[in-house]
Amino acid sequence: MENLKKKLKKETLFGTFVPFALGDVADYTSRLGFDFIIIDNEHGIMNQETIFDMIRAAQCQRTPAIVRCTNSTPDMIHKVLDMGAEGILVPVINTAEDAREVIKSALYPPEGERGIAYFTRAASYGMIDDKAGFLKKANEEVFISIQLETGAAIENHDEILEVEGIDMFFIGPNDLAASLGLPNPHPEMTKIIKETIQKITAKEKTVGIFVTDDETAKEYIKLGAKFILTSITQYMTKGVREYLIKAKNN
Ligand code: 3PY
Ligand code: MG
Repeated sequence: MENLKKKLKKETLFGTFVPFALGDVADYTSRLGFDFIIIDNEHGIMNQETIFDMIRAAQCQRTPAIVRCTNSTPDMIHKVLDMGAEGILVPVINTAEDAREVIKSALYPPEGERGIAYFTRAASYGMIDDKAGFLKKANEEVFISIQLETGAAIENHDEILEVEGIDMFFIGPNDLAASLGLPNPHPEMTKIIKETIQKITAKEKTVGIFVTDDETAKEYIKLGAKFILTSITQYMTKGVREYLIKAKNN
């Protein structure tokens, strides 16, 4: 499987949140053609076993699995990376210090403080002879992304964007709108999102965005967004509702 960071340097990638706590759903979703899935453990009812199942199910389909963590603490980040997730997405990052905490938890020393264990799935259950090589490769390959989704994050974006080692800065429109006291969607929100995309790309950093339709995706891609994330649920709902309306009205 090509490393996600390398792929993202070359092309725009399309992924989806998987909010349901089930390996089967990760398996199904990974067969649909997305470039990656995000196992959404910020919300929902996942536990460690379901996250582990979902990571393996995605990887069986050669689809990278990123876990959205509830926060940047090591107990969350260490565990999902030890399970073998390709990367993490950490919500509600408001300051450069918050972003540095994510790096600390996600990288092995000397760059970070990730605890070392060789019996994990990520370390092939101890079947790796070149241990130093394993640590180096893990640091090089792990995909670390954070969410800018509050007024504070937008205000502090300059310092946050300077933090070394963040592979993608993701704008969360729903939380951002709530934080700014605006409805979403709303023309003012679109303006703020577009400006934020441009601020991030101006610093030659990779920007991601959540979209609910292809037109908006195209608009943001034109501005430079490269990590396009949606959620499977809305398409399921729309498709089923349309089917039922049509099937019942003949
Ligand atoms: C948000 O919109 O707040 C998200 O976190 C992702 O859609
Ligand atoms: Mg959010």
